[in-house]
Amino acid sequence: MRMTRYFLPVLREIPSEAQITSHKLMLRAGMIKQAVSGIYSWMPLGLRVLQKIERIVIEEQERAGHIPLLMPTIQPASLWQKSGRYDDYGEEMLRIRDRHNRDLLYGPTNEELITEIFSSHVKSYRDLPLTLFHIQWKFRDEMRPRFGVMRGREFLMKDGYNFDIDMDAAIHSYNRHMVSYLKTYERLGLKAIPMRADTGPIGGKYSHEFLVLADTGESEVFFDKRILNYNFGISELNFDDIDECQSIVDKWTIPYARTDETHDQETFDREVSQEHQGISRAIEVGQIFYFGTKYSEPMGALVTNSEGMHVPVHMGSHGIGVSRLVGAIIEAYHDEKGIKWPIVVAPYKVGIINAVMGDKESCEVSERIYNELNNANLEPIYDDRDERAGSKFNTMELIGIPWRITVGPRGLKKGVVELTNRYNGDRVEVPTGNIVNTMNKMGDCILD
Ligand code: 5CA
Repeated sequence: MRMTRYFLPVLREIPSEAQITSHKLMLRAGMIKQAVSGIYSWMPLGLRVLQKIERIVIEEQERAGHIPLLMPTIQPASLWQKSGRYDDYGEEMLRIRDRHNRDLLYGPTNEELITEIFSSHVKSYRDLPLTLFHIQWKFRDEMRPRFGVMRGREFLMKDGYNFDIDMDAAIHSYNRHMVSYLKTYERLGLKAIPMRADTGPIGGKYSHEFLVLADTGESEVFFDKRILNYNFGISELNFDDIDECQSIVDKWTIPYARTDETHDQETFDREVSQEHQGISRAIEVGQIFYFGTKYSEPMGALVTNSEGMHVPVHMGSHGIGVSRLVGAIIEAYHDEKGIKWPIVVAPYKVGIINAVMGDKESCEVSERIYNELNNANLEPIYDDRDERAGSKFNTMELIGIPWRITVGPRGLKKGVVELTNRYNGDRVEVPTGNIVNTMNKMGDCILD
């Protein structure tokens, strides 16, 4: 992308309405624009990051054997009346009436809709297990939308739903989700800790939230600090292996880790010695639930079991806050100059700065490097604007591009350009003919 052709509405001033770093940086970097409280347009740079996160989430869901589909944002109220949640959900639900006086709603979550889809088509235990997921916009009329995309009213969620013949099978689905989530967050460069959680309006027996420690987080969490040394680090995994998934879940869930809703000081003191007790703020980036037959029973989602009896399926639902993750990643990866994207979600991987626009050779070499990087799929963004070099550096640092190539007459005399790492500031000189090779060698390191 050439900056002269792009739409990158960066702000010079720190927006006064933003309280936390990620919100400030997303506005300053021209990633989002508020339409009305808690509802945002995603500007081109923000959209690229959002889509990179989506891609990783989808890859990991598919790797775990989960099947993508797409449900609508608008749902009929009648389905929610069947499950009994239409009245329970209260003011958070945006209720709509169409021209035929039919009651509709903008989905805050999709348990009812997916249960109806399932029950219309699946009738036998032979078609189980099944897990369906989508990434779709949700609306919750939050009392206090705040912190930008962290607590929006309209937000993007990956929500998945498992259907199993009995509780044991559904627990394996729960475990499979936990494992796939651990892997997803790790790929995104985040340390997300599963913590025992309340089930809230989704309901059910078991639930874990995934929390990323951050001073600006909305949740208060209590945990055994030793869990911070855990790394997922598994590349090959058989998601159908019940014991393998269970042992990963045990490893991550046996140490004490709870949100304030489920925290119990007595148990905390008994299980964790003072020196290992951790208390922190944290951002909830996902939650998984097992709720048995809570929806399948009232909604008639029955299948025949191996004995020919009609039984309600066991279900769970599993959510990742995709738009919230953009904010959570920025909270974890920034400095006083701006964002420092992990390369896997960076909107562009390499920023090219032509330091002296009036210099013919600098222009030619910048153009050539830009074309080479584009052809090699290294996603360059080229600052070809007629601006001071200092201002170009500031923009590139603000928007968090992991690598920067600076092209200028001084280096070109020696046949080199300067390659700078946004993460640690390291600089090296690279011969102008060797850029693609060098960048390829840097690989997809996560920059930690
Ligand atoms: N049906 C279940 C799982 S599919 C469900 O709705 N779970 S949830 O309520 O926990 O939401 C899943 C994730 O969406 C949360 O962990 C959080 O990361 C994200 N999320 C929830 N509310 C908001 C919000 N107002 N703004 C941004 N993200 C949100």
